[in-house]
Amino acid sequence: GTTQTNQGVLTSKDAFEESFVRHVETTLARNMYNCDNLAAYQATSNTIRDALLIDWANTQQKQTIQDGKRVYYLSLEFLMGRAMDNALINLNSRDNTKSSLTELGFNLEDVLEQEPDAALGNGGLGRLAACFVDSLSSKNYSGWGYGLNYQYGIFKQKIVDGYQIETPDYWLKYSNPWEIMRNEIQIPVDFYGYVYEDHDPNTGKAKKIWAGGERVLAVAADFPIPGFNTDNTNNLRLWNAKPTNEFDFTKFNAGDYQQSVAAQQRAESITSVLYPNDNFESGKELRLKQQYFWVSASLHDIVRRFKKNHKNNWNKFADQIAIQLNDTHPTLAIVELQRIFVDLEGLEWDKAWEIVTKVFAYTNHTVMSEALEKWPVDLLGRLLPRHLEIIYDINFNFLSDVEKKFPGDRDLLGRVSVIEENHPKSVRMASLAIVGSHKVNGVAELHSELIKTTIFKDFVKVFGKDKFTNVTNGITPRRWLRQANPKLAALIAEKLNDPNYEYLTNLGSLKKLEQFVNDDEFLKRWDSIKFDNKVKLANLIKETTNIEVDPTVLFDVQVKRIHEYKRQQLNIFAVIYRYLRIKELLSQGVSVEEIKLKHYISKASIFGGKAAPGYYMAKTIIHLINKVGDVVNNDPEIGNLLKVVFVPDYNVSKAEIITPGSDLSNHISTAGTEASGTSNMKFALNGGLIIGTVDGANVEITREIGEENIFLFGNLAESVEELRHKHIFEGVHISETLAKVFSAIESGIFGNPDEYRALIDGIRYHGDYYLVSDDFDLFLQAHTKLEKVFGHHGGDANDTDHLHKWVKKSVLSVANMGFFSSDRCIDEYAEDIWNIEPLSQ
Ligand code: 26M
Repeated sequence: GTTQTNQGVLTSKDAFEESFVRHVETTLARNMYNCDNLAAYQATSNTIRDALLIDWANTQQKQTIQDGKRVYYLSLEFLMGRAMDNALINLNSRDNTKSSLTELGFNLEDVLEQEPDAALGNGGLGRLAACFVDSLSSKNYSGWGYGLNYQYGIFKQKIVDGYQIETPDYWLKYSNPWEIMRNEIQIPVDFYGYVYEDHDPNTGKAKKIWAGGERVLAVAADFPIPGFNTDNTNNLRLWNAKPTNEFDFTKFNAGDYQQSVAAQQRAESITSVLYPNDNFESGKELRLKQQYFWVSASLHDIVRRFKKNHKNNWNKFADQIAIQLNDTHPTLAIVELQRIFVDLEGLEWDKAWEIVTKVFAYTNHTVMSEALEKWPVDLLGRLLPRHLEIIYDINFNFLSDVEKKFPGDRDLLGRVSVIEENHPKSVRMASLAIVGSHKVNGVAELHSELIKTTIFKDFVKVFGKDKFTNVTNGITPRRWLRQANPKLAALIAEKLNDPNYEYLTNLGSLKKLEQFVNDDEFLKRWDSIKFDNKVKLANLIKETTNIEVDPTVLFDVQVKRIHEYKRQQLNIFAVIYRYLRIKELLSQGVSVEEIKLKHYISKASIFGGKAAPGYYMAKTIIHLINKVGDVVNNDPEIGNLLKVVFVPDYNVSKAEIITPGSDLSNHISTAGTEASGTSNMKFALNGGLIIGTVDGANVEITREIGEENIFLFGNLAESVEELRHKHIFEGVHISETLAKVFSAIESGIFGNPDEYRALIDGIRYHGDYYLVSDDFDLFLQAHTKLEKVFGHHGGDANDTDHLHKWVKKSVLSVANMGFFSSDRCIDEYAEDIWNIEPLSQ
């Protein structure tokens, strides 16, 4: 064939250097004497990109020829982080690139630092999508991602006077070497307008025409996704909104040229910014426009590709195509495909609907009612008049079936209806997603059980339980072990006798580490890698906050989006309690040394995470953490006994430093509220221990690694309802310890207590919805217990007590985390939901 196979730049220094120089001189129009780290990053990434494009073109050709089933993963968020190190690892070109750069006078690590994060997501849901595309490629599946190419990703967080300040993330300041603009792939997407009925001139049948609206173009930008140790390179297609050349001639003729150009310009606003909400629905029109723009472009692209190979052979559609909906954000895809089939391709309604429901499957990521999407009927009907009609028709057919199955049950009809008859009358996207899909899954066992008995209970009754399933989340070990923690990954490769790191695509083999748990030399090496990673984290903390933390103390970390249900307030209250007790002991004349021996080991409490800009309570929590830090860190009596750090602007690349550097991480959501959590998996895979509630994937992590290797505490999900009731009818009981914390806050030592009024009163007087009061003392007790296990080793590499207790648990955790690879997770989706198999290579 004509395809290139010469990937010399990946393996030969000469080829790399030649390409590097060529890119400096041509792509960048600079010269080697004027080449800084940024230019070196650009020249390197362009060199790697060239190689990537060859694999990518070969893969697409192979996939087209094999013509098997393909999965499309529709997600409004792909929280990719940086691409270069990942590409070097997956293409097995890291060593060659590193030594080539050294010869050219650059340091790979510094060059990697130049890349801005692709931060096109909020948190867990977006990062999950990024792990999934990595696994699809690495496991040789044919699978594309579809999303939006936001010009502004999640905002950058600054901390000023202890407050979160949001600044825009204009990540495309320099051109993005990882994106391939496909200016020839342009798909028109329409909004607004009206619907009328016409007759098909050939068949005489009535048909609906949607006309007269506003048109925007979707232009494709493609991101190649390389697999690890395979040539398979899938595609992530992100859409840009662009104006059409079609012009508003009424305005133009009225002499308003400026106005009509300005209106066109507004098209671009559709893909300008990611909505920064996590687990919260805001109901904005522009968000609905984003959703339809993305869904419509993606569906037309998918249908066009199908027709190229299979013409109008619609019977084959569901054998060729599976579409996974990442939460309800892409639910309109169901309606759009039905519209394409019925209005544009002339299929009978029932035939079309049969295909549609075979194609789609829906993943739910939350049980929290404030996050469930609902769109007011009049908003949706104005923006998408034909789609609203189709939704009504889908609902009518569905309710007729329900009525047949459960005659006379009006209440049931009302509860499962896609339309909520309320003020405002609205469309329930989760209901629509369930009705239009053949499978619905939760993201951890507990969560998948909970949705069946709470929010989707009536749908289980209507469709039967087999439609509802579980696929426990996973994370990619390429980024979250090999890339984030190269030293640990290398030690594991050595011990498993696996120089090519094959365990990274077969994570179950970590189990073999168990044979070394009684080998002191091994435990020491393991522990010293953790120490090195803690030094790296301490450096990051120093650079970003100017706080000095002693790397020998316990690093106690909680990094994730700030949310009441995730209970960072529980954590900071416990830190305040600890500070107060230390002060009390000091005032009684107990020495710091004695405190360390008898009461509290030294530790640093490390926080990080963004609050949604409109989420007052989350911002209050951030402020309290920072103010507590100011007091504790500047108290000369305390020294390294306690430090409190808030790392600003937590993101994927910071997570790659923070995760390997933690001894202990907090996953302490109110039981039943965290669908899964995925950072719990990242920490455990990096040898950190977990303090957590019996929630989300913590349950399965415990099952895999053993309950002696995790510190669980707190009330169980099954008690939550009753406790909430008790709070409301009998009042909230504030324990002595928590009362001390509240009075310290109210004394003003952390600044104006009015600023924390809502936080404290929410617990004391307004029902303590997240059960902070119920779990506070249990949390303190769990700490007492775990700190005994950690001990007082103070960096002493020969502290065998620490080695035999803590480090042993660390090894046993890692050895049993194989289940949480996103490869396993993708295999389960492939087998149980998509019905696809890996490509033969
Ligand atoms: C909704 C409406 C408008 C704007 C934004 C949203 C929205 C954005 C992100 C709603 C929810 C979003 O993400 C939710 C999320 O990240 N859920 C997390 O998903 C993870 C992967 O399954 C789980 O591990 C977490 O437990 C779950 O909280």
